[in-house]
Amino acid sequence: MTDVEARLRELVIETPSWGYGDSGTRFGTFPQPGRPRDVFERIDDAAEVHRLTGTAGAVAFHFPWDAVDDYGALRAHVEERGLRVGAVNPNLFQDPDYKLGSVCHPDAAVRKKALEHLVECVGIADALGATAQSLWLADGTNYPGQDDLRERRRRLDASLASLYAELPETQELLVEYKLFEPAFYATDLADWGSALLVCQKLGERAKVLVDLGHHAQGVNIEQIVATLDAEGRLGGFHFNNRKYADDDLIVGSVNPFELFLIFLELESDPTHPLPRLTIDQAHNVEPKVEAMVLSVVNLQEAYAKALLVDRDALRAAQQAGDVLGAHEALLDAYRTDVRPLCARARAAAGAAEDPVAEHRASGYAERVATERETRQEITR
Ligand code: RM4
Ligand code: MN
Ligand code: MN
Repeated sequence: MTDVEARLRELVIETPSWGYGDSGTRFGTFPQPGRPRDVFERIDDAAEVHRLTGTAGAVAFHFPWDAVDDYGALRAHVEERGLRVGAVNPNLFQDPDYKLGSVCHPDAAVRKKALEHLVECVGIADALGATAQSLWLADGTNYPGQDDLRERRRRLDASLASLYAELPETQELLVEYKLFEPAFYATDLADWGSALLVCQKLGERAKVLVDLGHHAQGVNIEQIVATLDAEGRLGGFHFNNRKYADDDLIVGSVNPFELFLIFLELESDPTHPLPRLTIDQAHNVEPKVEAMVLSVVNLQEAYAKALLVDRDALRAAQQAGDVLGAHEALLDAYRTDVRPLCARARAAAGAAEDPVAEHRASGYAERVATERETRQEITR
């Protein structure tokens, strides 16, 4: 086994429970046959992705979407399926009370309610054995003057300080930022700098989470990754891809070179282990399990290419001021066909050589479409 194959075998991608359920756009939702009826079936789909890829061994949860009465039973189901629990994601964007925000809301009673949900999720994470709470806020304003920007910032800092005080040593707080949407004038955590400032005030277990769909057009995400990693504040990723906005398309489908460059940065400091790598996608017209399988395969290939970069040649060219020699060192690796290597690594791990083909041949989609036909309860 080559070094690259060994490293590929260690790669762990978290797939999102919410990526298996119904999703749509504001224009409509197209329910798919066989869509899971509850969180247990979402886990079953995640297990199928892991069986095929060998790399998707954890599932991230979203609450209250994944709420159950017995978290011991949920954890047991995850473990029975050969998976482990990934990050726990609270939800502060759907309740009507959050119309003007959650932890930044002008009304202290709403902020209190939001904080209570965050603390509840700390408890859920504990019960599930999760080691991170991953926070995304929809907070922001739509019109200039709608609320006091500095006041909102103070409310944010105070609320998150209260949350952080409740966080056990075993958990990290991941802080995600997003340029716009649903707020259209000012998002309270709009960029990596705002998120980093919050984290630096909170403490060392607060780290920034980068979602690939949450930047302005043309932003150099790999440079953000390099900066956060150098500061020891890169907590993790939400992988997806976009053309225009927060499109949540299959990772690597639109801009695979960017994905390769991100992995290159993740590999640049050998003393830093990989951060939490989560997929955050919404598959609206494509079959969801197959889309997730393809996403994991794309991540494996981008990672393998980054591992193939001749670091010595790259450094020598950089030192010599050989502009195109250095660039060529990247292209050499990027242009390598890593599909056979990834197939070998998967087969060695007991997964599929060709996960998409095997998924199609397995009849899984048809089987769950029949089994899940009786639709008593849809939780999302
Ligand atoms: C947001 C963001 C969050 C995700 C929600 C559903 O755009 O990416 O991570 O939890 O969508
Ligand atoms: Mn996200
Ligand atoms: Mn998003």
